[in-house]
Amino acid sequence: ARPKICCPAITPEGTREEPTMQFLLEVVEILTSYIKKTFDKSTKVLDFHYPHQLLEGIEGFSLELPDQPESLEQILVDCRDTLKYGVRTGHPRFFNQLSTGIDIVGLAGEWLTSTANTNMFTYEIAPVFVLMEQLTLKKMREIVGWPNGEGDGIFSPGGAISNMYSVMIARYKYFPEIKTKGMAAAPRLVLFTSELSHYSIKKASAALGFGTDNLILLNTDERFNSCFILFLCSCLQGYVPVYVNATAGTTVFGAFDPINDIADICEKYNMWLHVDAAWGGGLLMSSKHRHKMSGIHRANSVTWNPHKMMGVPLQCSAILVRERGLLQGCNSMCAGYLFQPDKHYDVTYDTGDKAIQCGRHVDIFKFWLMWKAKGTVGFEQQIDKCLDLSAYLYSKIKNREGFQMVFNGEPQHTNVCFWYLPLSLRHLPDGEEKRERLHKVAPKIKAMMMESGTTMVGYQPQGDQVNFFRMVISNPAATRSDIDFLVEEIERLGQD
Ligand code: ABU
Repeated sequence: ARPKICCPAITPEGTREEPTMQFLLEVVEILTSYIKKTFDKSTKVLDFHYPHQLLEGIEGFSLELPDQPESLEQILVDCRDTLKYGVRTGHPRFFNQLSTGIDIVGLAGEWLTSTANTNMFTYEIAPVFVLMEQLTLKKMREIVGWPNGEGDGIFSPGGAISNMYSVMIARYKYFPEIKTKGMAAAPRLVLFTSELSHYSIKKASAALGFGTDNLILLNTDERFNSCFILFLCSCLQGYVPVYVNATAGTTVFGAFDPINDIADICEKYNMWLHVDAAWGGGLLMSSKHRHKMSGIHRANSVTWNPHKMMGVPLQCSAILVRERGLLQGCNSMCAGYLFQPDKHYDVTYDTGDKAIQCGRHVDIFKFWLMWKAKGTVGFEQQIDKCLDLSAYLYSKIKNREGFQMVFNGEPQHTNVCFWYLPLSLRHLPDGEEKRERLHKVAPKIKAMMMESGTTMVGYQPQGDQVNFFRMVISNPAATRSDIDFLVEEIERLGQD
């Protein structure tokens, strides 16, 4: 019998080695069996329970924190239960989010990262990871198209923070005195983005003191590309326009703003051009699809999330900046206890002072390791495969009885947006009653889907369009049969 040791650890004397190794091997067994089941399509995507059920405790699984230590057996049960009642986001029938899949090499990278348990702020304690980050960011800048990959960048805790960096750096570029004197030192600044852009641009406007009223949301045309003609009309007297965000792959529709047109305007009016390619950035790896971001090399900064279309385990988001020095200038506080200037190595490798955070997780290793394992060509194939699958879905449902597309024409990304109309709605005349009833369909089907645990897909309203399904594909493990399954499952659950 295993001794009841609450915290197994290999001590410097080598004692406790056996129970520690046994414990870790059992954890690995739990994880590998979870992964195998996730890839087995007969396994459910989730075993849904309402919050009160999980809080009350199910079959002995308690979320309450004990005063006394639990046995190792119970800790292993807790690990199993945590996975059991979670959602299998790596399942080939999980289509709910932009980040999906389990990449095995990426996963190994994350395990190694946790084992190393270090911090990205200084070369001193993360020499290998800091260099990996520098080299990978350079490679990403080359792919964006900046000469020799020159520029700067950093990995951040997600696309919203990367976008926030872009607003901060733009402000610093044009009004560096704000860093010390605050917003009172600047005239009234205006930012622009499209109404379909990610809400993080709005959050950044609020958090950084611009105010959401000073973020102008531009209308979009019927293909949901930003209509930047309106932009010119928006340059109001007494305001100073400083920043434009162009989205490469909007969250709901997967639409790409016309970057070259926007870049022309930014150059003319001397404004910062940021491209939010959190979702679309992966397509830069594809010679077939990268033309959708034509002009991206003209951007001053780019957000690109490898944890989305490239399948890197969460989280992995980069902010890339064309001009070197701005990140450092904008954010540095020169904390003497951490960033001593008289270290015995080149302290420009202490990248931590460029960040808005202090402690920073090592997000680079899993990505670097995946790139090693696949090569650039492997990412390209993976991304092309997902886009091919979404084209398959689009052609399957565009004329299918009961399905109605939300916008005309082929999707630009893997987002396929559609309504499902149960039989009783199909022959109703267009009008308020039909809209009201249709609005309830997607949430109802989604609830049944989750309760039966068979698949997951997102839905939302958008503007004056009532709730519709947003199908996205970023998991290379998904196949045509999974797409067929989703369509048939919607039909099955959507029966009157
Ligand atoms: N940027 C957040 C991603 C949202 C989604 O997965 O739908």
